[in-house]
Order: sequence, then structure tokens, then C-alpha cells
Amino acid sequence: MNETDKSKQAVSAGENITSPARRRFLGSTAAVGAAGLAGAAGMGAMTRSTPAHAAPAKGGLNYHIAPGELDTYYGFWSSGQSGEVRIMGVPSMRELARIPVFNRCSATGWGQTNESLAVLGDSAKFQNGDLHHVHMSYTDGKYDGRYLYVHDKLNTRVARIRLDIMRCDKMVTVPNAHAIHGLRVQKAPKTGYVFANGENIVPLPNDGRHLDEPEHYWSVFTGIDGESMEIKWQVWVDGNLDNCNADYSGRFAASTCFNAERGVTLADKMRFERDWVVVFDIHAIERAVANGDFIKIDGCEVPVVDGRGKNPYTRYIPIPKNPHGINATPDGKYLIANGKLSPTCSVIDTRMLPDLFEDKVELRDVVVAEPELGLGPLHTTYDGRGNAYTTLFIDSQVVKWNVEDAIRHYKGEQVDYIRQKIDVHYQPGHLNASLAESSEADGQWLMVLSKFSKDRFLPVGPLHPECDQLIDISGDEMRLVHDGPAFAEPHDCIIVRADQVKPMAIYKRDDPYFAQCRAWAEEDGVILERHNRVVRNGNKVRVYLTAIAPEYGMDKFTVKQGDEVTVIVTNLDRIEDLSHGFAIINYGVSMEVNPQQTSSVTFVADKPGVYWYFCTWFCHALHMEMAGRMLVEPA
Ligand code: CUK
Ligand code: CUA
Repeated sequence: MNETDKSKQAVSAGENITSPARRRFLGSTAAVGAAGLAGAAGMGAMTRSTPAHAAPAKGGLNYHIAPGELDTYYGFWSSGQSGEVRIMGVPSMRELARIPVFNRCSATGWGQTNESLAVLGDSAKFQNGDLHHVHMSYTDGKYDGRYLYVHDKLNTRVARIRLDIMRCDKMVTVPNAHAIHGLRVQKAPKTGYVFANGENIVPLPNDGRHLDEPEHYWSVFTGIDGESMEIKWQVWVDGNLDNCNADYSGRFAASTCFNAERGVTLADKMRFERDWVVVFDIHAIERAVANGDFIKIDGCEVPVVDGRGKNPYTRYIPIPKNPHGINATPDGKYLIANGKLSPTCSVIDTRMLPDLFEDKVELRDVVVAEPELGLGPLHTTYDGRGNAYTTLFIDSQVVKWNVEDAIRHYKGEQVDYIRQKIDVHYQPGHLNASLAESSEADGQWLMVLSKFSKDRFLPVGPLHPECDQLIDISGDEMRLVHDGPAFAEPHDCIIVRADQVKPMAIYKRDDPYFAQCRAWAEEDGVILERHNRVVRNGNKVRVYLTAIAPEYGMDKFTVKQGDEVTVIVTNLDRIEDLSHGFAIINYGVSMEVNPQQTSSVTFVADKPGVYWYFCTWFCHALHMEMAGRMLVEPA
């Protein structure tokens, strides 16, 4: 029996998670997971590890949501290389819905409907994306339920989701940047800016004039108006930007930078013992843009402020080697950068940042604590009671620690700032506590997104699911209460109170989402809510269809081979949950048409013959009969 078999048996025999066999398995996972992190110290001794609880403990929060009961929180999950956003119920961990963004969706027609293609714009040519971070718009440091903002690391995009309809309504490709990674939004007074980190360094401009000449490689930090989604400005910076965050005053944003070396190989990027947290003074950047103190990169209209070296817009705070996450405490006092290759977190006092920009304090003066937490700190979250929770990737643990005690310890007092460590399974990346990214952190639930699930679920072949773990943090001790598998690969999530999101039950007929359909109808003298009609203009044909369960307004329509056909379907049902679809057999056409929504799709009728169209959502006892024929006359 090999190591893995042994540990599996140990688990199935109900042995404690901390049994030696289990720990060996954990250790080997860590070794694999830590490939590339070989510079970090060896496996640390376990301190104060608590075994994971499999069942709800007495006095803990209730995580069982009975049939028919509703969750008390919404979770919004990113999905990494799946390119979508997932809506979860918390604490049940039920997946409620998926919002397609950078991916394609067979069910909704995202990437095929004219409405989605208009959002995707020039980037519609890309079929995929890598969506790591999802954040909600704020008003005065609190979630305001208007929008979600997300980014695409793969194709350098930022997008917005309207939370009333839970659909993406804006997408921009960020120029001059090469992969957007960190993304956060201004928290006060209102979003405001969406801040987007350019991750990789490339020549500026990246048009082929410089290739293998790293001295010409840079990255940019981008400010996007969250309302218009226009790119307002960029800051030219040193090094690769990793994660970012915004403070609660509205004046500062900060990014971790893991490549102060500006290296292009792994060895280069690890050379220095220190990298940076780059702090951005948003007000100073705005003044520079207003005063014309910027450049433009060839072929791009966006103002670029030079934030390299000593300048009025940025400060480069030295931080131990290759930091990763950066998280603002809910009281607004601190920004905490996570060490990754260093076993520490660096606590930056945001109240000292104005002095830092006036050069009244030294760069390292604003670091008020650097607690040693364990191996591979990646991300930190908070309970609103002064405690921080940090993922330890290599140790496969979450460490709970007290921020003020860490600060006292840094000043030389003999205090223990570590409160508890709990095993998680396995190799956690992001974690987030309920409302912890806002000033209303309520210290109830902690979600830990682990990168490896190993033996936690039934095997599903070589590609394992991720393992999302729910931890009750309402008491003094963290208690693991639930494991949830997730398909590739949520990096991050936010958890918001159910009352902070107010989705619509049915569309409003004047929704801008289908303004284009409305404009076409006007052109053609058609009333979308009433008429069923085929309107021909040369070889361009518009087919207007109503849908009301269980019938389309026409049970057939005729076009000619070679026509460019646009089918515009309006769902006249006013009943919540009564969605229809529209799909054409052997034409690869399929889309959603929700209550009171109009959806449209354009295709070339390149094959003559009879093609049935049908409804894809089971809407009625006669749903199977909700169909019609597209007759395509041979050319
Ligand atoms: S990153 Cu993935 S675990 Cu892209 Cu926020 Cu840290
Ligand atoms: Cu309409 Cu099924």
C-alpha cells in the first residue's frame, strides 16, 4: 500500500484529521503545492492546531438550511479559468445561479445573442477568460447592491455585472496593460473608481519595436469609472502588480508588487529579499490628469501618469519578498499585505499615508506590525472584532490572529497575537468572511477556497474539484462545518447580506439591455409586445416573435437561403420564473428569454429546408409543443 492509499484508509476509518498518516498526506500535498516556493523555509511545526469538526458544534451557528428555507447571505464566487461568476447561498453552499461573463453559455446564449455581443464588443473574438476577483460597488464603505466588478487575467479585460438582472452589461479591454490581476473598487464615498492592476511587464507600447529587451518592460495601474466604465487614467509603475485594495477614505489604493526586480524568469523574480506595496494617491493622480501632467502611449488616448521612482503619485513601501494579497481592515485603519514567500503579514497604518506622501515619515514607518503567522500567507480577512484570518498555503491552515496584539508585539511587548490555527483541505488561496470587505464585517461565516481537494470528495477523474470550506467564526474558536466542491477554479468570493441585493423578478419593458431591439422595432414599425412579423430589407430579414406559454406568436416563418436573419423574441409572460428560450435545430442557435425580456440573435440562413425552433425552458405542461418551423427557401 502506498502513502496515499494508507491515508485514504485512515480517513475512511474515521481517524482524526491530525492522524500521522493524514498529516503525511497533507505534507506531500504541501510539497507539490509549494513547487516554486522552494525558497520558503521547511515545514513549520504545528502550533495550536485544532482538529476540524465535521458536525455542527453545540452553540455554533446553524448552517443547515431546511427545504424551503432561504439562505441569509449571498455569496458571489469568481470562477478563474471558467470565466463566469457563480451565485451561492450561504451558509447552505447551494449554487443558485451562474452569470456568464468571459465564457460562452449554451443555456443563456451569452456570446451569441446580439445583446451579449454588444457587451463583449471587440473582445467577442475571445471565447474564454480567467476571472479571479469579484467585488461589489460601495456607498460609504458599505455594499450598495448596484454592481459587481470583475476582471479577466487572460484577455486583459474588466467587466461589470448589473445586480438587478444578474447579467454583465459592460466590458472594456484595458490598453497598455498585459493581464489584469488585482481588481478592487473605491469604497468611499461611492464607487467610483474600479482599480485594475496590470500584472505582467511588457514593452510600452507593446507593438513589436522592443522584444527581448526587458529594460523596456513596465506595467500600469488603471483607474476606470465604475459608472461609465471609461478608462480615466493609468499610472506607469515599476514591477509586476499582483493584488490591490482601496482604503476607506477614498483617497488611497495599494497594490502588492512581486517583481521589484522587473525580472522575466522565475529566478530573476525571486532575487530580491524585498518587494513592495505600491500606494497610489488617487487625488494626486486626478490633479496630474487635470493639469495635463501625463503622457500618452502611442496609439492610445488614455492619460498615463509617470509613477515610477520618486514621484508625487506613488510610494513604494518595501515589504518582504513576493507579497500576494492585500486586505483593508473593516475599521479602515490598516491595509494588510500577505507575505507569500515570507511567513509574515505586513500591517500598514493607513492613517499615516497622508504623512508618507508629504515625506513627513519614512517608507517603513507606516509598517506598524509584521507578525509571523506560518508558511505561505496568501490572503487575509476579518471578523469586525479586531481579529484577522490569514490563509497559510503551505501549512494548509487558516490562522486567526489579533491585529492590535500584533502591533503591540511589534513594539516589543510580550503578547501572543496568534489566537488559533485550523487545518483546511488543502492549500487555501483566498478566504473571505461575511461582509469582511466592507465596514459592516459581522464575524459570522468564513469561506476558505482551497486549491486542492484530494480525498475530500468522490473521485471524478484526474481533474479534481476545488474545495470550498465553510467555517463558523461566530465564537471564540473557528469551526469547520461544511465542504463544498467547486469546478475550476474560484479564486475569490464575497459574502453579503441577503437584503443587500435586490434582483428584479421580471424585466422592465424599458430596460436598456434590449434598447437595440427596441430601436429595430421602431425602424420597422413594429411593437415588440404585440406584433409577429417578418420584415425584409434586401437580404437582411428581421423576424419579430412574441412568446407566451406555451406558444410563439408565429408557428412558422419563411426566409431565403443566404439571408442574414435576426430573430427578436419578446417574452410576454409577466409571471415570475416563467422563462422561455428560443433555439433552432441544426442552426446552433439558442438563447434565454426571461419574463418581459426581449432577446435577439442574428445568423445566416445558409441551409435550405425545414428547421424547427423550440422553447428550451420547461415553461408549461405543453412546453414540448412550444415550437414552430423556420422554412428556408433554396436560393
Ligand atoms: S489570486 Cu488566486 S489565490 Cu488571482 Cu486573488 Cu490569490
Ligand atoms: Cu416556453 Cu418552454
